[in-house]
Amino acid sequence: MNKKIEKAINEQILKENFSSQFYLSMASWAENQGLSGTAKFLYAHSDEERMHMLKFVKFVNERGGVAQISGIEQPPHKFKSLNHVFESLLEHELMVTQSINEIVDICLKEKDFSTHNFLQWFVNEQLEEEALARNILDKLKLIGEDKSGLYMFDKDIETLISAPKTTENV
Ligand code: OFO
Repeated sequence: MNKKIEKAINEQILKENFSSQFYLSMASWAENQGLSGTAKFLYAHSDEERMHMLKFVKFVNERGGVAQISGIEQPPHKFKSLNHVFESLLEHELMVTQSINEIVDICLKEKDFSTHNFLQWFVNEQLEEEALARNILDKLKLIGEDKSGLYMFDKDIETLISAPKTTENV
């Protein structure tokens, strides 16, 4: 496997692992605030990030590279509000998108078209995840300080959980 691409994907594995722990930390915060629907959504989102990480791990190993699992720093665990949670999530996803785009760019420069092809799934996934985070933030803006609106939001957000994925289909 091309060493530059192997290195870039190994760095991405670390980022996906961090995303998973970051959203797990958000889920735990939401659970402690009594926001059980939001917690469920964020636990599922954390699982999804783990699947992203596994997708990269398997890809590197199948291509003759060596996937590396490195330690990650502790994710933030204090949030000022639900808005703060989803603003942090969107900001984090924008960073991940940038990172995926940089790997796509390396693939083009290295003429590795099969990895480029593999990455298109992530390019689309990032579009979906950014749109979802923006949609949630728009809803939260509409709700403002309205407690009954927040109650409904916490019920409704469960409907946004995507179908569970398992390691078998990564
Ligand atoms: Fe939420 O992003 Fe992974 O790839």
